[in-house]
Amino acid sequence: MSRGKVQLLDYGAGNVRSLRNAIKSLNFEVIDLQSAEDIATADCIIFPGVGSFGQAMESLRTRGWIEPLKEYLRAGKPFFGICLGMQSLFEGSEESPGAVGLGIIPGVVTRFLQDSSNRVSVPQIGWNGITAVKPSCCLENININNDKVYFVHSFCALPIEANLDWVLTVTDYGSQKYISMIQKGNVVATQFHPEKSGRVGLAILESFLNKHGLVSNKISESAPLTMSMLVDATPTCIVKRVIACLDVRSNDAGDLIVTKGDQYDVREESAGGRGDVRNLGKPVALCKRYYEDGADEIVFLNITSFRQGVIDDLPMLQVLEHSSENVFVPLTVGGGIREYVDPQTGISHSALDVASRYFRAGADKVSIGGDAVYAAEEYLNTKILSGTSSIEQISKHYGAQAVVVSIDPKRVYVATADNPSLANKNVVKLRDGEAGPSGEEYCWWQVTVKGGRETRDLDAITLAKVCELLGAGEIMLNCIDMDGQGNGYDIPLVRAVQNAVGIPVIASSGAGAARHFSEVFRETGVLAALAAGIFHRNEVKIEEVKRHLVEEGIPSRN
Ligand code: 1PR
Repeated sequence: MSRGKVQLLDYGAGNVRSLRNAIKSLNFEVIDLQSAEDIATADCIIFPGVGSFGQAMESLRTRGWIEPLKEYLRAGKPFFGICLGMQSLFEGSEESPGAVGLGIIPGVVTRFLQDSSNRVSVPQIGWNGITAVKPSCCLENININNDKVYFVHSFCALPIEANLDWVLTVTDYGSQKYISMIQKGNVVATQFHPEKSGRVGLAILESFLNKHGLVSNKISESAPLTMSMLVDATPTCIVKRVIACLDVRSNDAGDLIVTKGDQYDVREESAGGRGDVRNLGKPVALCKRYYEDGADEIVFLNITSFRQGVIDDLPMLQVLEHSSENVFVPLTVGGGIREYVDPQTGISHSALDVASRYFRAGADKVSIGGDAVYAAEEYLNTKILSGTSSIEQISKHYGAQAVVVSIDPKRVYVATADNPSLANKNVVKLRDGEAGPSGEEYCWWQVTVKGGRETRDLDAITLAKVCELLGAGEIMLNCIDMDGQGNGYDIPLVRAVQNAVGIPVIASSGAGAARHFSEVFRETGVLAALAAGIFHRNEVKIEEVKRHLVEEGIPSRN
């Protein structure tokens, strides 16, 4: 039974399916705002800004929604802004110079500092804490000292004298303390995504939805906040993410299953030759299980997609749609994100169209494999950013944080780093005690396409750097040699790539035990590590990994 109605301000820029699902899961009904008049008569607006600051403001302007929205906010009517929906309340943003914000809150949103004083990856992608500086009904049902919420953003609003009366919580990223939640009476907004923050995010949303209109502005009862009180606020830190990955494909009977390869070979061994595709479960059920087990994020890779286009791949879209109904952590989908011509109709679909289909189905990020390699090769040949690659198009439209590049490299061992034939390769010395089959102490990582079937004349470190330049927001770094082996991550590779780029890197391939997670976090500085086989085969539980991280003093979400 519906507990009430909320009006969603969705200007169609991206995926708000998860938010709709989150609100529905709390038994509230979602109504879409259609016109300026709807805003004037609304009684509870939720504004999940999507895209860039400039795009969001432009969309509001062309619809004639800016003035009605300002009036609604000035009247202090119930409002919940999310991410860009919070940033738009400020006067402007460095993201889109010249674009004017709603100006309800003083201050201009700035890019995260990324220099020697603040050595962090940007975007900030992951789970961080929030420190409350005053009481709020929205925070009543969470454990504010311990709980984490999910952030994904490159720009942040900083507290200044003029906006202190709005600040509800602050969060630290590196050396910067920024505003993570605001509240004045019934006007509330979060920089984080409650709809992606599991139980904690749902509790915050539910408290707002239950209490809106009833807020007696407790804020005025508390002592006014000062900048020095903010400096003393308990610092938070971004925690390490544990990601579960589901390689999905059709088996020989045509059913979509989760499989897992051994160095990318997904068929069972069989006496008479190639056996069946290894079947480790159903994608939607496994996704739900990992969410309940505490996965910080879930990745689906459609691993047969290089053979076909995904625009018609309804089963995979349905997997996303069904998973996002009750899984409230970020979902990434990869496989087949590229331009595609339908062989039946001859109709061409851009990579952006393909990605959009996935975002509408519930994905938060798309992961690009082969197409990223081709785009990087083209850039290295021409040194021109054409704007036409899938990375550039999707990043421009949805933001860098929505674009992950999945790299599938293989080790190439070499005896020395100074061979002239390796001049354009990033060669790395292996760790003590590690060597190639002929005792080689060095190696470079050759990138592959088509699920590891084809190698290219490009190394993984160069690929990562070029993809960052093209606009990727995150790197998912596999290693075919380590995949499914259970011997731990490829530490030299992960360290070299993380040191080469300013965007976050997800370590992938090779996890065989909980200690491999602490090892890769300690030795490489990455914020996220992904595993597949050990979780699917129930050899190690996600909770066990989290427990181990706590024992090792590594911050994680529990
Ligand atoms: O090129 O954009 O269509 O994307 C295809 C995607 O499918 C790429 O991201 C590629 O990594 C993936 N892929 C293609 N073939 C396979 C295969 O296994 N035959 N899977 C494949 C890659 C890597 C991870 C794996 C980790 C952890 N799988 O997904 O889960 O290595 O495994 P582990 O913990 O068990 O060691 P495009």
